[in-house]
Amino acid sequence: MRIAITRELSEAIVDCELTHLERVPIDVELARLQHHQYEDCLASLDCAVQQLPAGRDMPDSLFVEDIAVVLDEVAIITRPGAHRRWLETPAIAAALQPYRRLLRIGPPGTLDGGDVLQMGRQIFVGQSGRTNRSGIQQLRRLLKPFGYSVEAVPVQGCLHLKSAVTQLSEDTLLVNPDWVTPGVFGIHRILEIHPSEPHAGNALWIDQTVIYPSAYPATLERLQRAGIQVKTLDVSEIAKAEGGVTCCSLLFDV
Ligand code: CIR
Repeated sequence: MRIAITRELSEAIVDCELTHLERVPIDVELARLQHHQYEDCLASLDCAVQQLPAGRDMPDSLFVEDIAVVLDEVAIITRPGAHRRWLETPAIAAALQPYRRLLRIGPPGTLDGGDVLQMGRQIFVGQSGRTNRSGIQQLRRLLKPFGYSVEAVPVQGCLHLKSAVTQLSEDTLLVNPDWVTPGVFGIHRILEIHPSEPHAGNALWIDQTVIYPSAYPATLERLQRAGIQVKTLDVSEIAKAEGGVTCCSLLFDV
């Protein structure tokens, strides 16, 4: 069975962290509707959705991806790079506890799950404004006993590594080459985003399907031409909080 942990969207989202975007009004009701449609989409792909309640004073708590890295053998509870987000970790740790042994990133390390791209036993970690050298070193040390290699990847101009690159299938990556160098990922097939859509690099791959924002039609066409099966979603309000489709769930098999 595949579990998808999500977290309710709180009205506090209007006070979310923002790094590369200007603050613009968020329609909270519409954002909630889009978040529910996202959860319904996960359910339609056979994920058992477990929605956690929103946390008090946690505007970004729906972005659960940043708070943990869940692998088959273990889950790493992160120490997010935005200190206001440290409050989010206890509820995620409690939700993962029944399923995985938990390990943690500690000070002075910081690491956001949005910076972590797992491809089999290879784990790429973005050197972003949120994830520091100690966070990457700790992740490497924690995962070595399980046979994972951890490689640091420079990113520029975006929030997280997965703002710039995500997986579309076993051997295909969707990449914004302005934000990350495609060559660092080795032999995998690379599909570039359309240059008019810089934020189009965040797609959520689940089995044979990719969940993808409807806001990027030119890149969507590239995905479809490449034979990728896509389910599109309108996540425009969530995008105003600098969130994409990967960041609203933690997916793992049990
Ligand atoms: C933040 O800046 O932390 C949130 N407003 C957005 C986090 C998005 N997370 C992700 O892409 N993994």
